[in-house]
Amino acid sequence: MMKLLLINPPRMIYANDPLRCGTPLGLLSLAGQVKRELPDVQVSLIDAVVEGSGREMIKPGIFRHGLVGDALKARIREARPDVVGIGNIFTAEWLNAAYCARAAKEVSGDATIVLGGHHPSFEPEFMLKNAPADFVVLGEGERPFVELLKTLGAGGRNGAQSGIRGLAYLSEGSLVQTGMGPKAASIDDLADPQFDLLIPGNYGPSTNHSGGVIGGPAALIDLSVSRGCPNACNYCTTSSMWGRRIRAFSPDRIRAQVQRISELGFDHACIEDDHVLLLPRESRDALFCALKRHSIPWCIDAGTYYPLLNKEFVEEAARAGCYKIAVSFEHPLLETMRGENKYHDVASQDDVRKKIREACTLLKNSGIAFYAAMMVGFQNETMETLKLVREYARMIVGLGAQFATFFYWKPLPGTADYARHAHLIREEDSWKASPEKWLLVKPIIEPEGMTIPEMTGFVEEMSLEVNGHPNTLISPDWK
Ligand code: B12
Ligand code: SF4
Repeated sequence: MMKLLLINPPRMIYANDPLRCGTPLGLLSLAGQVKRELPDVQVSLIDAVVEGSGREMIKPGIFRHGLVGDALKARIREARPDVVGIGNIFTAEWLNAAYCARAAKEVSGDATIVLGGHHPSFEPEFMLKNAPADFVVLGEGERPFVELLKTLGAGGRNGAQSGIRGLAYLSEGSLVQTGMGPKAASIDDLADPQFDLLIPGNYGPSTNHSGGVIGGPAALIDLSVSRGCPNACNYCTTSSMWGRRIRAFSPDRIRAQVQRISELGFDHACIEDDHVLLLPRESRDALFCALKRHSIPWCIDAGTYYPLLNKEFVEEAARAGCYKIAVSFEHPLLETMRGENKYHDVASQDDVRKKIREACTLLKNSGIAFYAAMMVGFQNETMETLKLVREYARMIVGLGAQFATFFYWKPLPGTADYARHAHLIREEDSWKASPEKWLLVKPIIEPEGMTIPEMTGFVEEMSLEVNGHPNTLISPDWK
């Protein structure tokens, strides 16, 4: 019987930051698909972010946190895997994915090592040359991964897999790629994530990324019931990874998934769909109703495109138990956002102001707490544009937001911005040399009109003034 071990690598963390762990939904989905199509394969999971609390220093003040070192190796050895699948959705975590691959190679030398996720999907050659991995799965992983396991199970290893779409590997030192993985026409064609691989007690409020969780939950889980985004913003990998069509689970599938997480003991959920506001009506209703029926309080953490927020949505969400929404107000200068291929449906700068006011007022009146995710540091940033950010941040907090976080724009591999601006990144700031800088609260590229110290100085002052605390990813009420 083939043994498959899936690993969510330990996390990069700055000394004083909280852990901010999430749920490895991609690995759970792969596990579910393998269970459905290859029931003889024995699947296990190491979520190294939460299964240990070791810390190894990567650089002064920066640590690899979780199950690390000999403890990680012991767990891998114990699993006796034939195949090790390692998730790497964040560019900032490539070093930790490579670390897991090295650990697996050391203690399970015969195992085939496979990487997948957003980062290796767009940087397969670098990853294959900097981690002892045999394959990278490109894009949506379920189909190519199952095909690869079938081929490996049949004894194929060198070249026999070349007919599989969605793979990258090295052949005599040269990269071979077979295109992005084929996307399921409907995600209902895919199996449910195998939630029962999680140990709910590992996902308590003290480590979760949600922050300020109400009601003393026992275990928190991320949920995502759709894939894809029609927008294709220049700084985002979502559309190139998942496609521009939103594919959502059907109501029955959503109800079954919520029931399953409830049965397992998860009593809090964080919705991570890129576009909750664009979910098909029936999927959205099913999600809201199921969460309410199972008395699961929930928040929305990923994508809330505020121009689409409306009274009906907000009131329904509040009635269904939504208590907090992260709203991406991004950069308030319309010209900047248009340059990123976004906000084409917002007519003017006055309209930006009007829609932001409306969104804040709706949320405030509904009783749903909200905070603002704002973006700074685009190439055209100047003192004047930063003053505009400050004016809007003051307005948003004045209208009831808990706080505003200021993310620095950075061109992630796989985005249009990367193709356009990667040459501006200094070698020492690159994700290859300094992956920890790619966690969005550090700037990478100097704007044309100001220096990095001028920009960070302004942002820090702005955060102190608007929030009363330095600029971090976290709210003051973080537990
Ligand atoms: C939930 C989420 C989070 C959660 C954490 C989730 C977690 N698992 O730990 C939180 C809120 C903490 C978070 C934080 C950040 N996030 Co985030 N997040 C997401 C989000 C919205 C959903 C991820 C998800 O669950 N997807 C659903 C599952 C099914 O997909 P998946 O995990 O990608 O897996 C599939 C494939 O990738 C592949 N695959 C994945 N692993 C493997 C492994 C193998 C072996 C194989 C074969 C295939 C495979 O197959 C899977 C099934 O098809 C994505 C956007 C998106 N829609 O994908 C952004 C995203 C992953 N985040 C992103 C970023 C930038 C960040 C931050 C850096 C931002 C910040 N604020 O600092 C931080 C970094 C966190 C860190 N390292 O510490 C980027 C990453 C891009 C990049 N190259 O880095 C994304 C893609 C958003 C975007 N479009 O730009 N995030
Ligand atoms: S930033 Fe949001 S709206 Fe833009 S492409 Fe990504 S998911 Fe879509």
